[in-house]
Amino acid sequence: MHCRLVGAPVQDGAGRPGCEMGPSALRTAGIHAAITGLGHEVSDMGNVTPLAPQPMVHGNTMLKALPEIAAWTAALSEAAYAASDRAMPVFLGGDHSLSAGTVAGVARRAAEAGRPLFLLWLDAHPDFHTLDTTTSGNLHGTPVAYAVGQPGFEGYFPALAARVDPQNVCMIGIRSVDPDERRALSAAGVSVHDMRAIDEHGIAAPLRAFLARVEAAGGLLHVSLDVDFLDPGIAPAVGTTVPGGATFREAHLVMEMLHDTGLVTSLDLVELNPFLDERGRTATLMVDLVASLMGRRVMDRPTRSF
Ligand code: DIR
Ligand code: MN
Ligand code: MN
Ligand code: MN
Repeated sequence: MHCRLVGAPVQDGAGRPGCEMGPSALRTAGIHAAITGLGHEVSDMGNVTPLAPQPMVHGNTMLKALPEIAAWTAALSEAAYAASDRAMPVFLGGDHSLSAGTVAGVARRAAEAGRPLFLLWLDAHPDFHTLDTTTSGNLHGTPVAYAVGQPGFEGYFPALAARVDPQNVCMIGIRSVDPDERRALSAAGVSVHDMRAIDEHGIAAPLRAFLARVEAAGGLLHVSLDVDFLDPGIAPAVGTTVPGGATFREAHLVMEMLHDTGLVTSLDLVELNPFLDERGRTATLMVDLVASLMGRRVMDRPTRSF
């Protein structure tokens, strides 16, 4: 498998600066060697640069950096479309607004291949606000709504070449949802597995069911991993920590199961804020999780585990 690293040093979508250092921290933590060490070919494409922001007027006065994030989305959508040609792109974030572009780009790739795109969202938050409903104004809270074609992005973010069916979106780790998001998620039919569900059923059960659906549909699978999916005790380098996140082993199990299925076709690593890290431990953990996704294992297993 050929893997392409694509840096996306976006930080204007988050409430505090620092995510622009994310791609550098992931490279410093050894992401290239971690993947090549598992026998894969890796090309580092360098960092994407945004288009020039265009002036924009919007009725939601809370919105922050709308022209900048719209410009990033256009550039990242093109970069994701190009990087997903016969390779697996790994996008090095950058705040989560970058996924508006990466998911749009791989959705276009999937549509051209005549295959449905599935989206696994590993996050404390559903990021399902529209430009109209966000109250923080931080656009990292909006990429899923954009990718599935919720209304209100037209004329601001680039037009979607292909949207993701909201019923093909699975969210795991969720524990901070705003009221407008909760209503919209239910209406759209997104599968949301909150931390209470993980506590009750374990993390493998909902993932196994989702992966079976992806396989049965012959789908492509984009995985978007937000640092705040992880418990802040093991991953402090994120601006929006929420207690009660995934444990070290839950996170690795998700990655190991994803590897066993061979279904993942693209990956985002987002919200790493190295300014908030402790001696690089969060960046190192993110790289170790990528290694589990790419095939690092303790012992060989006789059969697929999903
Ligand atoms: C909150 C927090 N829902 C907001 N969102 C995110 O600002 O819209 N934090 N994505 O990481
Ligand atoms: Mn997020
Ligand atoms: Mn989050
Ligand atoms: Mn977010």
